[in-house]
Amino acid sequence: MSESHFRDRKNAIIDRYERLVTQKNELTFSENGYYKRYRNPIITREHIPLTWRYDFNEKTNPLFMERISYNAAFNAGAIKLDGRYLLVVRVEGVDRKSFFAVAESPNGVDNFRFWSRPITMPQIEGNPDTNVYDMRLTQHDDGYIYGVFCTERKDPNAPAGDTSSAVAAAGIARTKDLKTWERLPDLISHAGQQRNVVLFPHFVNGKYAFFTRPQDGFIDTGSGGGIGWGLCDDITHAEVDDELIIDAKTYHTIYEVKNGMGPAPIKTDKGWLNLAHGVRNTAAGLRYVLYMFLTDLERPWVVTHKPAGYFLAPAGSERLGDVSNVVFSNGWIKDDDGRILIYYASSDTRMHVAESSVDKLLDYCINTPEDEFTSAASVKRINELIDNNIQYLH
Ligand code: M1P
Repeated sequence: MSESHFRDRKNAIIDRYERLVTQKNELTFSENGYYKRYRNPIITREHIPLTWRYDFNEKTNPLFMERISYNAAFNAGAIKLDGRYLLVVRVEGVDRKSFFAVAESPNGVDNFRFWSRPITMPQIEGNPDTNVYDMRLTQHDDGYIYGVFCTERKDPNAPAGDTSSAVAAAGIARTKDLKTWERLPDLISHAGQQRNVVLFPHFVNGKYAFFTRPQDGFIDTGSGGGIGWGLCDDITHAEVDDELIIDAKTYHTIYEVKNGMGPAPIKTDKGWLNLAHGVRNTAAGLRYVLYMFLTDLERPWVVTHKPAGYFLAPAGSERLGDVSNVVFSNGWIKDDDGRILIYYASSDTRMHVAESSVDKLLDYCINTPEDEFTSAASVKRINELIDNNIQYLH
């Protein structure tokens, strides 16, 4: 192969990459007024640095082909640190292994670039992770930033020949800069498995507090009733004895099959804003949407307001991907001016951002009618709205 082939292909790939990572994003119109989506996905597998993909040595890679390829970049935790908007992205290789990598943007909505290397997550001696994903970041009162994530390992009790059964647990690591991580033992709970575990940012009665999601199996939550809440004395040997179900999965709702907390909640003067995902089954498979609820300021485990139905569902091209008909969020940022950036992934494939504010989300949570679980009750609510509106129409 000629020298110019290598050079032309390399230059074309660098050009395309630079165009992608410097592309400006723009807000789109919002029918519901709750938030505005930005037009372009903010992180895709094409954003993964070229040095993680190509061998730049012409002698060993004369065709300038990818040596390591990636399947997706999604389900990112988020934090604003020293004025920088940082996402801890779940990057998934074509080998199906996920790992964490930090992507940084100057404004939170475009120009995301990955740091030069992925995160090297320390392993637990004698019990390495097979796969890690979906990190929730919490800036805690104790001065550390915690990353709580799912660690997946082969089920040691799987019968011979079962090469799929897995066990999910909550991995815990802490850092001050997202560069160096200290790994702590996994969360011990008395549920069979855990995923979607989130650390609350403050001590509660002097203890660390976790939102949990107890589940019987790897996919099915079974008798695990919904989003739980549990306290633990020592984060370096985290164990929750009791899990109180604070938001139960419920028949004929968008969280009928399972639900899970999204990012750590955001504090406001009217309570804690919570973002979660709900899952229901359809003839076309599981459908994942995002929903919200508000919890009491002093008792963050007590739900005070819960709008009916979903807050954000897959729309347009978001509906298609590796696992279609899914939106999932494990990161959001409250900016100093009250702006809230909601980071969400679509169809387990790519990352997006939507913009809202504390005022809008409180208004949404407080003034949207709750689910009363029957069609007749829903029609009653609609008629009440129409009745109230009649006086304004003449
Ligand atoms: O595929 C959709 C999501 O499925 C899981 O979420 P949950 O545990 O609530 O079912 C996770 O694996 C998540 O990463 C994934 O986006």
